[in-house]
Parts: sequence; structure tokens; C-alpha cells
Amino acid sequence: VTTLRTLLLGGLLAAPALPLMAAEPDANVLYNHHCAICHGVSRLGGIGPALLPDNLARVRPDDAMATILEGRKDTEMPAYRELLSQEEVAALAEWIFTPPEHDLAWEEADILASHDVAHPHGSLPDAPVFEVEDLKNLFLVVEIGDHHVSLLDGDTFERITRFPSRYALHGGPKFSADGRYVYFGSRDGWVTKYDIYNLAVTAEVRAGINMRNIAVSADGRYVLAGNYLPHSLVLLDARNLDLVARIPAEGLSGETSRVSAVYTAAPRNSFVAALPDIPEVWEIRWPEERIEGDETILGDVALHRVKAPDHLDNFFFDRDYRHVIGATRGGRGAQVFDLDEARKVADLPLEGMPHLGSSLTWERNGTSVMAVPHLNMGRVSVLDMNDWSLITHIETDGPGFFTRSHENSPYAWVDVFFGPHQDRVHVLDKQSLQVVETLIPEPGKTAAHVEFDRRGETLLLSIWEDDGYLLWFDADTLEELGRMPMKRPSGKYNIWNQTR
Ligand code: DHE
Repeated sequence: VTTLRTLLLGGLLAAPALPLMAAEPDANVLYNHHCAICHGVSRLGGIGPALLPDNLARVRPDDAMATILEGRKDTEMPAYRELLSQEEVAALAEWIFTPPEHDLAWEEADILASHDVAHPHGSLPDAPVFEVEDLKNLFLVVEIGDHHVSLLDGDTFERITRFPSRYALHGGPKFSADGRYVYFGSRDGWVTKYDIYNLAVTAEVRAGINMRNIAVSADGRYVLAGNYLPHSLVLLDARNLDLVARIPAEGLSGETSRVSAVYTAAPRNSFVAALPDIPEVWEIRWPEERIEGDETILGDVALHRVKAPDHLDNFFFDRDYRHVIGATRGGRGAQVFDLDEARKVADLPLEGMPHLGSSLTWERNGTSVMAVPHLNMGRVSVLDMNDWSLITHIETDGPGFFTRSHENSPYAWVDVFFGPHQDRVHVLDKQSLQVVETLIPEPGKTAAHVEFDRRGETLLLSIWEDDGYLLWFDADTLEELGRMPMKRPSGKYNIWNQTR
């Protein structure tokens, strides 16, 4: 039926009898005919992204239809406007947001089969192929509008290169300590290693079907990926992204959990994983390695399960990573949990949806404070990290998502990400805890996510639109210094700041 419809729409056959035209489009058949070759027979992805409801959670059905009709510029995704009817496109767009009837699996064999090493570790030259004054003051900018990454010189703000990324990168890219390599994680599970000196992808592997983020060990030897689907952690050798271990996220009760995030706890030589479906916090010490003859043997992965008082998620840590601050399930506030003593030490007065992962910490009146934006209300809560008491709530013009500061700056920056004032960004004074300025760089357009340069003198801000901009400001006078068009620039990452 589909083939006939296609030929009919293409004008290659004369119109036949009515019953055929009246048949409902069969999305499954259409998918297998037109989409499976790139998006995978099981909708798990291939050249194109996975077409599963969870992976598409941030795509609006209208946008999915538009993509099928018009294709996607600069990618293999063709336009189906001439090939499929509106009805068929609508049926397909609806179907990809419907859970598949078959079970979805991503086993060790799938991980191994996806692994590709374009340039084995150590095979590319050690000197950069471009010239800049300060290799540590480079910025990476993730452009989620058309799935690219830009590399910028942080002194001149000139673009060094722009390269395609995997579909839907999420979370901050993670750098090797020397700043030469960067690791990206995509929501579809791809981990990509990129050599900044040689402007080349060196290795890739797909760790899961729906991945949250990655962490890189402080010794630079391991990359850990946390997956929603399958419920698992995947430990990779950072050199070529070889699989070291696949760890099912199964709790003491036998129940499995999604992994909502993984973190590097550098002072503890460990990773910490957030498992929202079980009352446990996991700490994974990175394996020791030993040399035997010509071979380097990786040790066993030591998983330390810490029983938590509640289901904890969305973490922030104090500076020595002894305490983890996590939100409790169901918006019942947040708790501070001592990882060494495996006990809760405080309840925090943060009801609703504190975005702990975007918190900031700095020194004020001789004590460390932390500032937490909220995803469902216009406020930033400031807490004393010594006794975990609330210092104040700073009112903002709407719920925020990202915060940033720099040790050389008196200001903390908080965006307004939701609501009618998405075009605003607040500048807070770190000592008085007052909003000292509210910028509206492009009225009506979302302004979000700040990153400072290495010295804290200049900062980057995104106009978070498909035809958006990257703006840079003087961090003291708050004056705009320049701008560059970009495709929905999301996170920006300065190598110096991110490796310290
Ligand atoms: Fe993120 C970081 C979780 C939705 C853009 N986001 C993170 C991190 C976590 C997280 C745990 C820290 C990972 C890291 O850096 O290693 N994000 C979540 C969610 O749970 C949430 C609310 C819903 C979801 O389904 O994922 C969510 N995030 C979003 C978005 O909708 C954003 C705005 C657009 C997008 O790209 O999906 C978004 N998240 C980001 C960015 C970072 C991030 C740009 C890195 C921030 C940084 O400065 O490091």
C-alpha cells in the first residue's frame, strides 16, 4: 500500500479505485520503507538519531513533522514533502512518539560493535595545527540548533573551526587535564573523543540507548557514562574508548534504576552516580592499573554502595566531595548526605525543584555559601555550607536554569529560562546577595548560559535561538563587546576554567 501511495503521490501511477486511498497510513510500514535504513530497524538510531519517545522528549511533534517534510539542512535527512502525503507524515510523526512494542536492549556486544577508533591514541602529532596565544583560553560552544560544535580563541573570539557533533549533545563536554582532548556525550548514548590540537574525532562508541552524561576521571584514564536506558553505567578507557566494564544499575533490593547523572569526585579518586529509582548513592573508585611485561592490566572496578535515607537525585557537592547534596523524590526538598559516614546530616529548606546541578559556591564572610536556582520558581536560594542554614532567597524574574561565576569576578550570573522574561539575565553581587543588574541583550529572545574566559575578564552568553548569537561582555562593566551568529548555542566551556 505504501509503495503504491508513494508512486501515486509522485504522479507515477494513475489514481486507482477509492478503497486504497481511504486506507489509514500504516506508520510501521512507512517507517520500515523510508526511515529504518538510517534510524535503525528497532528505532535505536544509526546514521540518524534514535526515534524513541524518551530520546525525543525535547522535540515538539510539530517540529518532528516539519523535519520529515523539509528534511534537515547539512545532514543526510532528506525532505519527504514530495514523497509522502500530509496524512502519512502525521502518522509517522505520531508513531515515533509511541513506545515500541519490542524490548530495547543495548548489551556489551552492541557497545563493542559500535566502537570506532579513527586515530589510535598517540598516533596524531602533539603540536596544535592552529596558532593561538593561549591554548588554555579556548572555548568550545555546543550549537544544538544544527548539532555542531565551534572552537573559539578566547583572546580574539575568532572561530578556529566548527565541526558536526552527534545528535543532541547534553551535559558539559569533559576535558583531559592537559586540555588537549575533549569528550562529548549525546542523549542517544554516543561518547565521542576529539583531539583539539589536531581538530579531529579520534574515537567513538555508543554506551547506551538513552544516556544522561559522562564524567572523566581526574587521572585522565577513564570515562564513565550514565544511562537511563538500559539501566547501566559504562566504564571506558579514555585513550581509545575501549570498553572496560558495563555495570548494571541494580540496587541491593534487586530493583534496577535509571542513572540520572555521573560526577567526578577528584579528591576521592572516584566517580559518584545518581540513581533516582533506588535509595542508594554509588561511588566507583577508578581502577588501579599495573604493568605486566608489555601489557597494562586494568584492575577491578570497586563499586561502593552507600545506602541513602531517600531516593536522591540532581547532585551538588562540597569542595572536598565528602558531602553530596541531592534533591529527594517528589519535590520534598533536598538533603545533605555524608559519603564517608553514610548518613544524612541535614535537611535543606528547598522545596519544589531546586536545580542543584547548576549550583554555585563561593566564599562570603569567611564561610562557603552555595546558590541554587529553582526550575519552578523565580528565586535563587543561598545557603551556608558550614551549618546548611538558609541565608536568603534572592527573587528573580522567573525560574532559572544555569548559573556561572569566576573567582576573579564579584558577580554571579543567573539566567531566566522559563516564563515571559526568558530574555533576561540577572547579575548578582556575591557579597551583598543583591541583584545589581538585569540585562536584556535581545528583547523577546531567550538569553541563557554564561561562561567566563580564563581570567574572569570577559564572558560569553547565548541567545538561545535557532538563528541565535553568541555574545561576549566585559565582565566588570557588563558592556557587550561583540557577537557572532550561531545555531541555538547552548553550553560554552572554557578549557582553563573547566580543567580546574
Ligand atoms: Fe541538562 C547539564 C540534567 C534538561 C542543557 N543537565 C546537565 C547535567 C545534568 C542535567 C545532570 C550535568 C551533566 C554534566 O555536565 O556532566 N538536563 C538535566 C535534566 O534532568 C533535565 C532537566 C531534563 C532532561 O530530560 O534531561 C535537563 N538540559 C536540559 C535541557 O532541556 C537543556 C536546556 C537543553 C538540552 O541540550 O537538552 C539542557 N544540561 C544542559 C547543558 C548542560 C546540562 C547545556 C551543561 C551545563 C554546563 O554549564 O556544564
